Amino acid sequence: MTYDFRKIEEKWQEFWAENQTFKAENDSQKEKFYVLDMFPYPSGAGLHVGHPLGYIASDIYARYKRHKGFNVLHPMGYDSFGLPAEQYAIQTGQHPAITTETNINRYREQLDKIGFSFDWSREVRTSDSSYYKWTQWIFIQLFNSWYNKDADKAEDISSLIAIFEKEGNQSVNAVCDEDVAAFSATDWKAFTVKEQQEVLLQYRLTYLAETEVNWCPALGTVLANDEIVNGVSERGGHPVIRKKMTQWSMRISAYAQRLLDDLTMVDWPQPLKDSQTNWIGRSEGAEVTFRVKGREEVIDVFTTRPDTIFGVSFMTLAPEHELVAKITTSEQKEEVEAYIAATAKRSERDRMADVKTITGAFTGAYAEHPFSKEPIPIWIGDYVLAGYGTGAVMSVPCGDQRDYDFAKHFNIPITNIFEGVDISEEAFADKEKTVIANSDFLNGLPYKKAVKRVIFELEKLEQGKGKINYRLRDAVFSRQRYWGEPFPVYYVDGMPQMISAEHLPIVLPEVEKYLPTETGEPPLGNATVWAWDVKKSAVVSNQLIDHKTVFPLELNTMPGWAGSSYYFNRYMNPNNENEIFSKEAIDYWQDVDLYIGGSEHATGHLLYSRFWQKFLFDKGIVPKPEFAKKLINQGMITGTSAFVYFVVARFAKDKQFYIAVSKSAWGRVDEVIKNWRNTHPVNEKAFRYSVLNRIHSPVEYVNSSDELDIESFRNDPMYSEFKDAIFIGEKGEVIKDNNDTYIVGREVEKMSKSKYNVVSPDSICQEYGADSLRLYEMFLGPLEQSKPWNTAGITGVHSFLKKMWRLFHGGNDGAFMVTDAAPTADNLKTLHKTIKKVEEDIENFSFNTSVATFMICVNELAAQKCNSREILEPLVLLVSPYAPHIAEELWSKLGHATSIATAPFPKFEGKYLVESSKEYPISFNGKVRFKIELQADLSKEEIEAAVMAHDKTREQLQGRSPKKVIVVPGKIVNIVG
Ligand code: ANZ
Repeated sequence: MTYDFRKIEEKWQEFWAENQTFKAENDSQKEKFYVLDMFPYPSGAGLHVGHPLGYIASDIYARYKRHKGFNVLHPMGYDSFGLPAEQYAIQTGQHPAITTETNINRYREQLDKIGFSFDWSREVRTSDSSYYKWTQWIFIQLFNSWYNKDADKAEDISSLIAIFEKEGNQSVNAVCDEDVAAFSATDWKAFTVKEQQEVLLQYRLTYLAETEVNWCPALGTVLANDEIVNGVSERGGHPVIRKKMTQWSMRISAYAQRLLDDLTMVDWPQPLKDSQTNWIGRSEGAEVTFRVKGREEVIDVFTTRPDTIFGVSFMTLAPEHELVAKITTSEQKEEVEAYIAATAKRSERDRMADVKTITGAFTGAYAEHPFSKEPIPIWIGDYVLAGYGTGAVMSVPCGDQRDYDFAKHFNIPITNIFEGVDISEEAFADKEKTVIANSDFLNGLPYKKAVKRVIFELEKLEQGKGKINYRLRDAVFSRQRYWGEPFPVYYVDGMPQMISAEHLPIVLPEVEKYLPTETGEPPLGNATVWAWDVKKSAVVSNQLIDHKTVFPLELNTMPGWAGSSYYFNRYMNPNNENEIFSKEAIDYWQDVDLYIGGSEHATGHLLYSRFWQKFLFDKGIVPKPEFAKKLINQGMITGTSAFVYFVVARFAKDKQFYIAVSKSAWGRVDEVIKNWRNTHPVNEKAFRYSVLNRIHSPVEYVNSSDELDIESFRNDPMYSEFKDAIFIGEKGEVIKDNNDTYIVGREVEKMSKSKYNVVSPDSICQEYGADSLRLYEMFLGPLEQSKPWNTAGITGVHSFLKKMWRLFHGGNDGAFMVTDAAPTADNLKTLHKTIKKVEEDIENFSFNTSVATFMICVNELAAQKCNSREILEPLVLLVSPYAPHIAEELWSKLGHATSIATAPFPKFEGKYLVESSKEYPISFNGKVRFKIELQADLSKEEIEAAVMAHDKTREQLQGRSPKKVIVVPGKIVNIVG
């Protein structure tokens, strides 16, 4: 019987689906193990072979853990809100829900063909209202919470209100807006309801505030920092500008220190931890208050170098700083305003990245040095970022390169305070240099002491204090998009009100157009039934809005990261309609044991998820402050692009055509073209050709020997210019009647639709089977590394599977042939060294080396002609996590009525690896006559006795007594005489 993988794979995929083989129970006596993949955004292009790499690895681990007796949770779902479906909707009018559904169905079909052990009964889709009901619910929890710094955790807003009622806000130690005004309990009680709500918004963990945002006019939406790459939108590459807008924000900054500290709790890749650490960007320093000469206002600056305070030569405010308008003198007004207008066009990224272009303007105002009381000119400059620190700096040209460049550019006099440093040559003072400020308290102090001393002196003046600053900004949570979660929010008198949780979900309304409205409102501004009736507790027509009982609903939607920041918890109990998950479910599953996904999510998804997890932890909703114990970033699979080289030849006035030249002929293209002309009548005068053109050929048209299927290429409408092209083959002659072939050029590039190098898993499954695909993806190399795909290589693992199949099938008819014969010592040795290696490999996530081990094992057993059930049955179990279909088939042929999925993993026994016997060549007078097998641990004398007693020895000696018997234990026996 041959290995009919198509039939086998279909059979078992159906079996698993029908029997719900991988359904995980929440009330199991077994120990839990939770294996999670980053769920995909279902894009229109479907999966290519790069996508399942991580899924295959996690599936192997999940299956292995089931064999090891764990109750494994291995779910899958879809991150199904997002921009592509919305943009498609804008272009075609197709509802994003329909596009999303179609794409999901295609993904599901593709995933099913690979034989994953997902528990599909737990599937979630972030765009389903039954799911986003809980996204809205979490939003409400955040709104109703504040961060108590004394307790170092989030608390219910009611505890804050209780404090306000009792004693005002003076002693409250909270993470809140910078500019909260002080008030007493009496003040609080005297506030109107609206005033009270305004105050509370300054403390809530999600709050509405006017913020500087990255506005992308082309996309008509705000973007998060991690959605901008090199100053343009990650999607589409559109320009991004800074703009002030009223937006929902998440007070993630409250968690900055805990997000840093708790990185020690998780086993995540160090580069990922490093990028989170940098993103959070903790710096220690001081906040210093400078008075503005002749005015009430003060300027607060954040500095990491308070020791350099005597080197302050000027101050620089961000152009957006709120004081700018107030302090600018009338003479400088025009210049300052022009500068502000010019700089608004630059994104924050550009401003940070561009250190060469120095721009700025003088405000005409002066600050006062806290100690010397000398006047300091106040400038604005866009190298100072509005959103960092206080948006203002004390500029120290002798200590900071940018300040130095700025001073030089604008001819601002520089004060040098570092001993022995000539700042005309060397702008940077290193930290160890001694300060020689003309000050009685600072002179001659080394760096660290100087820092402390300045802070101490500033505190005395009440003009400064030590301060820890984080680069991590609060996260803007509003998007001007249609295809996202609606907020459970309506507005009364301009103040946001939460819809109470029992009325959730608030379902995304229908709209006619998915674009922003003509008045610039987000797409939900097009909805006609989008008002909240507080009496009916229902969404009603906008026409009913009376601001008494019917109010307008929020028009923004939530960002892409909302739904993905807790899905791992929802999988624990995804169909629960009454709670985000039951207590039993969360108590049992706790957290993710193994999370596998791409490294591109380091500072987006993985930071936001940690933040929400900590918040839910503070509220006692989840038991762990970190959601994933171990995380692995799988490497990228790159594609091998194929190129057709060609010249465009012009041989008469308006006539041109293409000559494609095969790879080796391309090296001598001029000669090849010349030869071709010699054999073809062309107008020599008119003949011209351009050299060095190449075009991607779809990889489907190229076989494993790099030969191009010329006919398919010619007939592809994409390549209509090549319809009548001339193809010159390897030999340098025009290809006719298959006398030569066209060899394409190859190059490794990112696998992508645009490079025509995408290989679909479907065609691989069709041609070689899912088990081959799974083995091959793992065989490509270490999981974390990026590696090129080469379909040709799959034949190796495919033949291995056939060979393994043949181990179980023998005779002329190839019938199933496994016997109950006792295994030989060699059989056992081969098996047990394989068990040992495979187990170690899986535990270390070294899946590529296990595949190699299987190959060795099967080769050895084949050579040993092993048919023993005692060997082959454990082998099937070992292979099962990797190639589950063939394993199930052989398992059932071995007589098992139930799935192999939970059968116990074979146990390694070291004793079989110890050499138990030894084969001795027996020589007579130096000539080997025969071999005999002896126990390995015999002594010299015992060996001699055993050899002498052997029948064959007696036969050789024919009654003679040897003169001498030489025994070399473990090697040879020589009988002399
Ligand atoms: C005076 C000084 C002297 C500084 C010196 C540096 C060296 P990190 O480590 O990133 O926190 N700074 C503060 N706020 C800023 C803003 N909004 N935009 C741009 N720069 C800003 O660096 C903090 C330092 O960056 C601060 O310390 C400040 O310059 C500058 F020899 O103050 B320093």
